[in-house]
Amino acid sequence: MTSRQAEFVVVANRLPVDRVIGPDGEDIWRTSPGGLVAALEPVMHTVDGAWVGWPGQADLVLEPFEANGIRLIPIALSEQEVAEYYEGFSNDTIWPLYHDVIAPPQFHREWWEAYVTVNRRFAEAAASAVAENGTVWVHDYQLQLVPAMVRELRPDVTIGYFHHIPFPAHGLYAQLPWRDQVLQGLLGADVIGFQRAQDATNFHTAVRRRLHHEVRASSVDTPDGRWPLVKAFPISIDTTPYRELAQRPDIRARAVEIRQELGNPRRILLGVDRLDYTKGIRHRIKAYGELLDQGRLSVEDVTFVQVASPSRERVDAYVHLRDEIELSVARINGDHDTTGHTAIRYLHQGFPREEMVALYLAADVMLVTALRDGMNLVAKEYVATRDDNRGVLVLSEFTGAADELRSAVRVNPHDIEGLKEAILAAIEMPPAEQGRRMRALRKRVLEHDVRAWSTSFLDALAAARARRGAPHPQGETES
Ligand code: GDG
Repeated sequence: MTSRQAEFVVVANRLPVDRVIGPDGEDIWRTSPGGLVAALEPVMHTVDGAWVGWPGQADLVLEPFEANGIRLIPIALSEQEVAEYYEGFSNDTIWPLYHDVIAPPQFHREWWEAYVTVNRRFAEAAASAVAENGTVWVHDYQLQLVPAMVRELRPDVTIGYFHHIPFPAHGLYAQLPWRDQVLQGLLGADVIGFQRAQDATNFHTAVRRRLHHEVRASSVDTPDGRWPLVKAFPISIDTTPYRELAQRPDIRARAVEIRQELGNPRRILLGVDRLDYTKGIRHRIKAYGELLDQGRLSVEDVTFVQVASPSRERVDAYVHLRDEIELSVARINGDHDTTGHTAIRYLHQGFPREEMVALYLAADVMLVTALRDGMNLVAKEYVATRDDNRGVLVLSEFTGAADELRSAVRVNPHDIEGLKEAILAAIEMPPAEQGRRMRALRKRVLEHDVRAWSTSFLDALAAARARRGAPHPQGETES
């Protein structure tokens, strides 16, 4: 163990910083804009914290360093490990399997071996970084074995795990050749957090069916006499930057300019997603294309802007998805564009947050049609920016956000006719109804922001620490 140990250690696949090269060729580490960093940054600054993660580049071996006041412990991954642990097992086995097999999961024993090896490397780094009786908080599906590995090395520490993506029904989960090992890995934690109550129920079922552990209330009875708590902690966003950017005159002016650039349509529809097969981009393009084909919408009246930020471009399923989407966009635009108006403004690019907020402000209708999504932060970001109480959120019932955002227009994206009707209803929704719905949505998002999320998870972890070694808290229920 090194002399500098931290009370609180976050373990996530990625470090919270991106490497950029400075003017003199030197490394500069810029805080990445993700939600997890926003959620944990305040915590990292109030406690003695450290963050274990991969710096995002193969074969980059770095000593621990500090960036923006956070101590970072980089984990090196070889080119082959990136291919097998990250692009392979994480993104081509677990990701599709846990998203209801929308794409077929690939099962390869060598990918699994790499996953075990890399998880052990993360666990060893966390175990050496954490102080006696400290806390380790592990994040997401790339690191499901880490909780049990850390426990084995450091039985004194309190361990939390948060799962950002869905946990599937047992019938699907059971396909995983390493299903028991993964459950045992997760059960090493004291608190196992999921996005939705249904994910926690699916996990309970898997634990009962596979490992035959007793589940009482929301806790699992493990053979080593512990009672890990399994519960939903729906994640949220840091609403402050979105609200502030939405107020800025230059960004409001940019929103007006975007509408002009699009030829002043009466309505702008918007989709913002990583280019991923879980997001239902094809379904929304199909529904919109049929509305144009049937003459129920016209390109002079309505434009659809789809931001599809590049993602996982070395995984085959993503290469095919991109081809498919780009073919449909080109066909629809070819059939319907005029010289002055376009049917779909398709942007396969990432944008700065300022531009995203301008797009949210310009959008009359926000389309979130995921086929399966742990939460979907885009839905919450749209709501947070709309302090004018205008705009309509069309939201798939298969997102975690749908559990909370009850005043959205709910859709089943597989039902193309239903999706078409919902798009038309959103386009024509009277301002009074937009306002009523948006006020209810904003109340929920502003009250349950990312700070509330991290506080509730950390409170549950503190309670778990306090009850260590105690008998099962009889009668505890999900609340
Ligand atoms: C996983 C789970 C869960 C996207 N394009 C640009 C951009 N983004 C930002 C969005 C949003 C984030 O990326 C995407 O978050 P989502 O929640 O929508 O989806 P995943 O990436 O799949 O995230 C998901 C989440 O983890 C948290 O637990 O909600 O279910 O799948 O913040 O705004 N941001 C900028 N430019 C872009 O072009 N600046």
